[in-house]
Order: sequence, then C-alpha cells, then structure tokens
Amino acid sequence: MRTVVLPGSFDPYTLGHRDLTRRAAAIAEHVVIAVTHNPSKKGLLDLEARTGAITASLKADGLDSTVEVRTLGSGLLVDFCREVGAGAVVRGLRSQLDLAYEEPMARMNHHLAGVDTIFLLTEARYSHISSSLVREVHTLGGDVSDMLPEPSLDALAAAGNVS
Ligand code: COD
Repeated sequence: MRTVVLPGSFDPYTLGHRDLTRRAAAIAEHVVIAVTHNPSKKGLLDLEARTGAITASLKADGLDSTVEVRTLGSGLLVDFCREVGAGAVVRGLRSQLDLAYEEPMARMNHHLAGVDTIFLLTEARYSHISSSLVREVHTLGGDVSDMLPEPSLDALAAAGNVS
C-alpha cells in the first residue's frame, strides 16, 4: 500500500493515536495525518497547537520521513484522499461502540468515492484512552501525563486551560 490517510481531530493527540500512527506507518509507504475540526466535539486545542504537537511527536518517534501532517479544512475526507493520492483511510477501533460510529462513515466514503477504510484494533493498554476523556480529566484538574506524548502535554500547558 502506498499512501493512506489517518484522519481525526486529535484534540489532543494521545498515546493511542501515536500507536495507531506507528502501525499505519508499518503497513503503508506514506501516511498523511489529516487534522480536522469536528464541529460536533467541544474543542480544547486550536488547529495549530494540534498539528504542532503531532509534528513534534513524529519527529521524536523518528516517523517524520514517513508520516506527514496536513490540515483537512472544511471539505470532504474523500476529496482530501484524492488530492494526496491515498488508496485508503486508516481508523482505530477501541470497541464495538467505535465500530457503530465508524461503520456509516466508512460506508459513506466508499459510496462517495470508492475509498476503503482499514480498521486497526487498538492495543488493550490504550483502549480506554480517548481525546474527549483526556480533555475532561485535564480541564477538571486531573493528571493526564501518562496518556499523552510529551509535545501534547506541552501544548496543553501552553494553552493554560486547567480550571
Ligand atoms: N487507540 C487507538 N486509536 C485511537 C484511540 C486509542 N486510544 N483513540 C482514538 N483512536 C483513533 C480513532 O478511532 C480514530 O480512528 C483516530 O484515532 C482519530 O480519532 P479522533 O477522535 O481524533 O477522530 P474523529 O472521530 O474526531 O474524526 C472524525 C473525522 C475527521 C474522520 C470526520 O469528522 C470526517 O471524516 N470529517 C471530514 C468531513 C467528511 O468527509 N465528512 C463525511 C464523513 S462520511
């Protein structure tokens, strides 16, 4: 497989996302992380802080020559895939709840443009980690330091939004 797209809001980029990125990079020659704003999710970090944290994390992991970070504006994911020449989308599955959320999107992307989705099962040690729970724990003053790569922790500290 040549190019795959790994889309998400990554608000913030977690250890689960990092594991997914590493595994996508092991099966594709080129991975494009597409960072988007998901209007249905309450945000914490702005787009620039998220892409910056992911870029720094890729560098620290030695993945910066295989994995590229781009922003996915307000357009369709399938149009973005066409633009970067990607053959498939990669998504992580933590549970059956994730599958219920993912299935219609995967079917729609295939319907719209024949773009397939490759699902990778999350490693058990990361299966309870979600950006939304990390945001909640962080904003309520809890410790999220063992759930995030260093650059994401730096981005949260710089955003200074612990209540
Ligand atoms: N371990 C492993 N993987 C994980 C973990 C974890 N602990 N946590 C999350 N993941 C995976 C997710 O399953 C997902 O695959 C990826 O990491 C990114 O996660 P999120 O939560 O940041 O991604 P979402 O759900 O916010 O992404 C939504 C999309 C960007 C895919 C969606 O909004 C979209 O496609 N937008 C583009 C507009 C479009 O085309 N809309 C029509 C879609 S049919």
